[in-house]
Amino acid sequence: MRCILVSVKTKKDKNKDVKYSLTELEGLVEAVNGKILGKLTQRKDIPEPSTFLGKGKVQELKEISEGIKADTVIFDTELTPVQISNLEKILGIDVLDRTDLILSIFSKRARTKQAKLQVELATLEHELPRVYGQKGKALSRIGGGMQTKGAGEKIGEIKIRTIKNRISKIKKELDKIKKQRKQQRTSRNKNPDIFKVSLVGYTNAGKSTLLNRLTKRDAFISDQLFATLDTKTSFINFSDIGKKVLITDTVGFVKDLPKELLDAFMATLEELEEADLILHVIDISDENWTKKVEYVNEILEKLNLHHKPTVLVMNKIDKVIPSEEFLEDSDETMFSRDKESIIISTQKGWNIDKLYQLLKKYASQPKEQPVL
Ligand SMILES: Nc1nc2c(ncn2[C@@H]2O[C@H](COP(=O)(O)OP(=O)(O)OP(=O)(O)O)[C@@H](O)[C@H]2O)c(=O)[nH]1
Ligand SMILES: [Mg+2]
Repeated sequence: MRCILVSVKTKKDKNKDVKYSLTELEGLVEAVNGKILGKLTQRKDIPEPSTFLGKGKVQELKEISEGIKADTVIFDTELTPVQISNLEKILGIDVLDRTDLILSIFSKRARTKQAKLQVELATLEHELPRVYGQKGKALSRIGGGMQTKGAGEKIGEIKIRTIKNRISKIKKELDKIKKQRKQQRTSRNKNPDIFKVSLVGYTNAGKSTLLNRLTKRDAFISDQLFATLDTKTSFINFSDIGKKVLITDTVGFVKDLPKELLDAFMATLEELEEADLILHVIDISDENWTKKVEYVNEILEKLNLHHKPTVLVMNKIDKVIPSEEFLEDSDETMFSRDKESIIISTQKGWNIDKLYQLLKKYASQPKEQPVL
């Protein structure tokens, strides 16, 4: 994929940081091994209903894309089906929006049956309104569909019905898997010697690396966005206190995750409800880490998990300080007033022992009784 990235700032998103948005889009493109050839930005208070960009800008985009032989244009926002189709006609190359891109990364990564079904569900739900859009187009082509039904409309109807059937079938299958997982969890919950920890955080923060480091196990790690889509679980045995700490990895968060995907992945995140402790993993070397923390907190709030005991795990400190000795001067309380924090380097193993001790401390405390 040879791409041009486009970022538009409209009146609606006054506070949008275009540079940050483009950097994130670059990360997403890299995650599908795309090559970025150019970037285009525009300030436009009200997007053009037909093409999102203004006429002049579309022409400019066409000239650039022809000049550098791009085959895909990717927008950092959501486009309507009509805008996508008009732009594709004018530019003569593929046009994707952010949701399309994220969906394609997720479908590449999904491995378990549950993850695959969740991604398929999200993709179909994203597609559905576009089929309606196509139907609209077909109708207008045959003169408003005043007389007999046009072929375009029939194809549209069949497609919609097929998608809807598939959606309801997937939902049933997912419900079944959800029930099975719940049963497994209930049997685990009955064991008072098990302490459950969940790793959450922005994509690429180092959650899977940390899970491996703590449990010496091989979860899939990659310097790509959304490396993990399947929740993995592993144990640490603290035999001296008679406790097993069960650690679960989760799917990484990303800002403005398409609603379809968030809904589809809520089921995996539901398991967080049963966590006794949340480790919020943060890439401290990322210049945008505070924004990312805020976003993860928003999601935790949406899931009603913000009152759970949470430790902020400031990871990748090796990219910020030259050696472990500098950790001694660090003041971990500066990151949050109400949450405990710890600075670590998963890769170098810095402060990992301290993290073990912290886990042990939490695991030995009596569990909070659930409110009935
Ligand atoms: N320098 C450095 N790199 C790290 C550290 N921890 C993890 N990484 C790297 O960061 C990248 C992302 O790590 P992952 O463990 O896959 O991140 P994740 O949070 O599981 O990401 P998703 O599954 O996409 O949500 C990998 O290239 C890791 O090797 C660290 O302490 N220091
Ligand atoms: Mg991961």
